[in-house]
Amino acid sequence: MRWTTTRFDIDLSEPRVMGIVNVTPDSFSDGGQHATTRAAITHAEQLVAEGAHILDIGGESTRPGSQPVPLDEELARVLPVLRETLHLGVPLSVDTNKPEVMRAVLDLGADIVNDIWALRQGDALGAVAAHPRAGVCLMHMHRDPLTMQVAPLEGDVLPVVRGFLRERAQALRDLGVARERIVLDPGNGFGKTVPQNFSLLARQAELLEEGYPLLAGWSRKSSLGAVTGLQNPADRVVASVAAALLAAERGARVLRVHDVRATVEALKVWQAAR
Ligand code: HH2
Repeated sequence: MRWTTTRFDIDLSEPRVMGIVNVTPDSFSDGGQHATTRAAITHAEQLVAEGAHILDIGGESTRPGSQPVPLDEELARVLPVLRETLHLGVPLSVDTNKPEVMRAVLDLGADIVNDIWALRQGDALGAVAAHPRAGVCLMHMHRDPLTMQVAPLEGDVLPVVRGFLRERAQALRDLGVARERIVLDPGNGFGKTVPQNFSLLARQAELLEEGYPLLAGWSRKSSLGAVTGLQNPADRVVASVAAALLAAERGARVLRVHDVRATVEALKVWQAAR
């Protein structure tokens, strides 16, 4: 199993760790954009040193209740970090839902587009399909980041998620995108209840029947807070590693994580036991 991307054919016969690089300044009072850019590049270098196989660079927070970032601002955050990390020797994914950002980062050489909207904004499908090789991750989200937790999905979520992901992947295939370029993600936390998120993990094998590799995003998520009682996301490292391992055991092949070192160590134990 391989993931075709712009510069790399990623071998997914083993789980790969995707390290999260956020370029999302919360404060404008402390040196501004330049400091943020430098910090993100340093963080990216650190994650590669810790063993990240892929980096996921994001310029817009998608936490529940978060506000959209204007196009110019997102480009100003993401492009300098992308430019300075292209030489690191690992595939670079950009977490965005804007077709304009997709085109700009693919022009610059990004390897993967990771979209929590599964290419439903504007001409995002066309932006990815126009590229001959870029990889793409299509994620399921119910509603949007502002409202998804106000009215989560109801009932048995798996068939809904599965049908949605199948339809989005087919829309890309219909535009000539090769199957090997596509990875699917059930979208843990995006408009689902805590039991629904765990149910999707428990029944992950059914999603694999669609024939695409799966990405799992459990890192520091609130479902882990709900079952451990840990309020602070940064305290959820052990819980995150446990969830990542369970996802890997159930067939996920890309693990999107903040805590790369801990996840890589745990995966070594998992691999040794296989
Ligand atoms: N989760 C977040 C962002 N992007 N992409 C995929 N494919 N899957 C996910 O589960 C996923 C994602 C969460 O975003 P945010 O709240 O911005 O936090 P962070 O990026 O720090 O994890």
